[in-house]
Amino acid sequence: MATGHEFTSVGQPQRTQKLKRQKTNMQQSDTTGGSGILDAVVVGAGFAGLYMVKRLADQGRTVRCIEAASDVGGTWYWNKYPGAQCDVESLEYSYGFDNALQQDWHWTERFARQPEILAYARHVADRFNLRRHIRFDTRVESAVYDESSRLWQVTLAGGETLRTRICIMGTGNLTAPRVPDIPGLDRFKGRWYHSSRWPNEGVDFTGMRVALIGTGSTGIQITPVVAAQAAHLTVFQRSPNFVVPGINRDLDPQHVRAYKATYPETRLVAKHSQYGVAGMLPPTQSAFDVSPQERQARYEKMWGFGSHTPFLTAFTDLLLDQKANDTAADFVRGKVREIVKDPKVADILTAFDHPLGARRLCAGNNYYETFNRPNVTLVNVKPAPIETFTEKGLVAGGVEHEFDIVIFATGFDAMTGALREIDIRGRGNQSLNDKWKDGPATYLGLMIAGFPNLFIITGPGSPSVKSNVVLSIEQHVDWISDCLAALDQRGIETIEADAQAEANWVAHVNEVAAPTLYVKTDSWYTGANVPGKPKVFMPYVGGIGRYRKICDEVAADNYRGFVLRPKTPATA
Ligand code: NA7
Repeated sequence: MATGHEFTSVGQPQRTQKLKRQKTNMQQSDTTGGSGILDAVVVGAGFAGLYMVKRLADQGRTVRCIEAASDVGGTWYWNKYPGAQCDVESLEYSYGFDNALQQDWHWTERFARQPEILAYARHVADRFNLRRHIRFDTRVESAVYDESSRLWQVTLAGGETLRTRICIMGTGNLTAPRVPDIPGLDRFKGRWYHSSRWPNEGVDFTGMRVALIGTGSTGIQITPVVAAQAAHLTVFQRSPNFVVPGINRDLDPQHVRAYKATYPETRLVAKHSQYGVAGMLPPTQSAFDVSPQERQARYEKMWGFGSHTPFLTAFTDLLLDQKANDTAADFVRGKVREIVKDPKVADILTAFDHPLGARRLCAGNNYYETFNRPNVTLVNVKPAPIETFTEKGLVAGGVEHEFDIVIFATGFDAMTGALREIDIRGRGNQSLNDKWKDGPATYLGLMIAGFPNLFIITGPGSPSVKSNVVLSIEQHVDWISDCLAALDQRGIETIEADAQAEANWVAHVNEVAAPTLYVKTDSWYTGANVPGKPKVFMPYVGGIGRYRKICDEVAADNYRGFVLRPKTPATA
């Protein structure tokens, strides 16, 4: 797996600045009863890994969690770039498994910023005493299934191998950063950073000439913050994204009290909703069921409400019908033209090449307004791509631009990247990378045929990135924990997806996605942002309520579609 080293020009402060609190980091004695065999290894200590470790430990299992970073938090550990913030409301983007936790934790803003979310993850780790199970600063290099012992052998950087019955990947969907293959970066004498490998001590942009490459959610969050500090910011845009206002504010204590009074009920609504968000009623009307004036008024209301989910749920058909989608896209175009003073800049910002929401709809804080600042320049690299880096900067369209700092907000090898970087081998030494060479195939996004007792939390084929991911994580962790308890009770040693059930699920995932505009659009959801990656739409978009029901029915029906193998005399 790529280390942070490869994603900054200035070393890796994260690795040397270990927090004192991490001294408690996994000094475990052998708790395996002398056998050296663990019940479970969990890879990753983000939101998925933390809750998984808690459930496994509560079940009395021996568990080790292996984490590449120096602390818990996953995505929210790594993505500490300026302006990093969640676009799901903090009262919803948080664990619901423990009512005392959700009552005690105090969110300060409607949309939490990265430091607060990271503090929350640390609080959860400490509150439930989870750090004792976690080994930080350690990468998993391979996970190999040994058929004779029915154990996974998980090899860590440095050579140590753990033996475990269960292996659970909580490796996240936006974990493996991507720096585009533009020649000459090694010649560049300034500093450069990838947004998700940001130095702990931050970067001072005062007086600096800064280049920002990429205008996805990350670039859109970085732009106003860096523009306010730098001498000059040049944004290199290849494809414009639709940006709706984030509209953040301090949370009103009275609102929080009222919200918390019915927290469990609200979580239940979220669990059965489309995206895992309780705050918005599902739409009931097509964009063409209402008059143009009414349509405009609804978009206006959603624009003022803030963030992407409300905007996307203005009408039933925004992600299904291009013409309906055009009405929303035209509304945003009009807004950009109102906000951005220079019509040529507005033209570049609105040269949309995809339907609104078919790529991640972004929530910004004064994004479009920032292009009215005299110290900000927008360069359209669609017609004239970045050709090369030079000692002083970069060349695009035959013009050299000089910079002190370059920021890559160029995204991730999403959904499969972190798994692809671990050498995972199942029965018959089959490599997962080989199995997935034409795109990922899973049963329910949870398990893979040929890979017994290997679970993925929010894997491809599950709602994952098309949902409030904390809620989806909890659903998967609960399902896995309940599954393990049920198997133990019945003397089952291994569970594995049946190949036919997996093929049927992949077909269902495709069938559900087929009528949507997602599949007609190149995006990181389809792997199109990574050269050579197979183009397959990866998340399940049938709705998280529907998905949960399917998972529960499968479990209730004696784990339909899974092959269950009892203990043998040799392994009992
Ligand atoms: P994204 O959404 O994948 O955005 C990456 C951006 O980088 C996007 O604008 C790309 O343009 C741009 N890019 C990539 N390579 C190049 C080159 N060579 N030249 C110019 N521009 C380039 O990543 P984010 O980190 O913003 O967001 C990922 C998710 O994290 C987000 O959706 C949230 O869910 C959280 P392109 O569109 O490919 O033309």
